[in-house]
Amino acid sequence: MDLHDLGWTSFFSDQPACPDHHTLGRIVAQERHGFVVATAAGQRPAEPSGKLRRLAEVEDDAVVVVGDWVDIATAAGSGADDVAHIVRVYGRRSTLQRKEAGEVTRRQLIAANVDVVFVVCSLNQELNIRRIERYLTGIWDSGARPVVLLNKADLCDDLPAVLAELETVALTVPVLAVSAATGAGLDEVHAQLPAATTGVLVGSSGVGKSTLTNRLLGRAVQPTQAVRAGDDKGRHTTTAKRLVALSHGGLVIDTPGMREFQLWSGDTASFDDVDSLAAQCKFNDCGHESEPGCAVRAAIDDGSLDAGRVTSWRKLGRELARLEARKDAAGRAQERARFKSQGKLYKSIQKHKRDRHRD
Ligand SMILES: Nc1nc2c(ncn2[C@@H]2O[C@H](COP(=O)(O)OP(=O)(O)OP(=O)(O)O)[C@@H](O)[C@H]2O)c(=O)[nH]1
Ligand SMILES: [Mg+2]
Ligand SMILES: [Zn+2]
Repeated sequence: MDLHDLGWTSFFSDQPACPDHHTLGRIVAQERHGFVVATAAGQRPAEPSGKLRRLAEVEDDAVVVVGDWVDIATAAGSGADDVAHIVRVYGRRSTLQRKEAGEVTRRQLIAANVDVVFVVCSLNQELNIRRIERYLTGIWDSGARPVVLLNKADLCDDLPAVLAELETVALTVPVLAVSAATGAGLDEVHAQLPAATTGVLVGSSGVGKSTLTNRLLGRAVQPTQAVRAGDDKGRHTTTAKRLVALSHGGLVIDTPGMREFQLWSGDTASFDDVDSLAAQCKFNDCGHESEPGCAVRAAIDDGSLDAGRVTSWRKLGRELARLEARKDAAGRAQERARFKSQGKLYKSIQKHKRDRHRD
């Protein structure tokens, strides 16, 4: 496959070139125990080299994720089925990430070099507006643009009501109602993905990400599974991330369902409405509680702003601030680890030199 069709652009070719004895490719599958790289000569299994893996312990940029452009080194005489070593990760145009679940302050990459992030929801269930706000806040900071995909439109009897509710949080973000089952609305999804641009589908298990992938592609490459009868919950069917090339030229990444999307970083562009009201408050440090001249309270009182949205705005803002503080602490620890590993390297070089002198 031509690498330009896979999304190779001057953004990447302006970076130091791939040396002759390496091969350039894009990560098109990420499984629990390995990757698949697509190169000009075809696809092959790959894994990070030992050196890249060690680097990844101290440098987030060296962690490999689906969508990455990489250089692979292939041992002389190795065949296309042998596992190639990934030796380098190109600088990313966009990075979709979240915080690892639990108390740890660690970043988890979801996908790299994507243009559009589709937040997929199911119209079969009550929409979780607060979760959508959370996704949008994270995505606005990724370098990619968000689109909300409301799937299973065939199961919804009052679409206008749902769209009206969503409008209050989506703001300028496109909202598309589609059905992966009937194919309705999929032209609009295709329109979001011109040739050589990459989209990624994210969302809870069972909302239909893999069914959508198969529909967009026109054939079943990703396994799908019915949701649980009792509560419509998904069964976490997809376990690997996979990038597929659509016939009209766009690229799409299917991902495993996420239980939660904890923010690693965020941009309150997702709360432009509240932000611009807050800027009109009489006092710069307005807490939007009972201060005189509070534009936020006034909007809640006259019904033009939902109080739940203000709570969410506060909550996510606090979460991001707390995260920054924790990242500072974690960053210092990582800095120390890097220093220590550099120290070890220095010592081993010195030892090597001494040993050589002795010979
Ligand atoms: N009625 C209807 N069912 C759908 C639609 N899209 C998907 N489904 C069904 O929803 C179920 C779950 O779909 P999947 O594609 O496996 O969901 P997923 O989001 O990939 O789930 P995970 O891989 O677990 O994250 C399957 O039974 C699909 O047939 C749709 O538009 N309408
Ligand atoms: Mg799936
Ligand atoms: Zn105020």
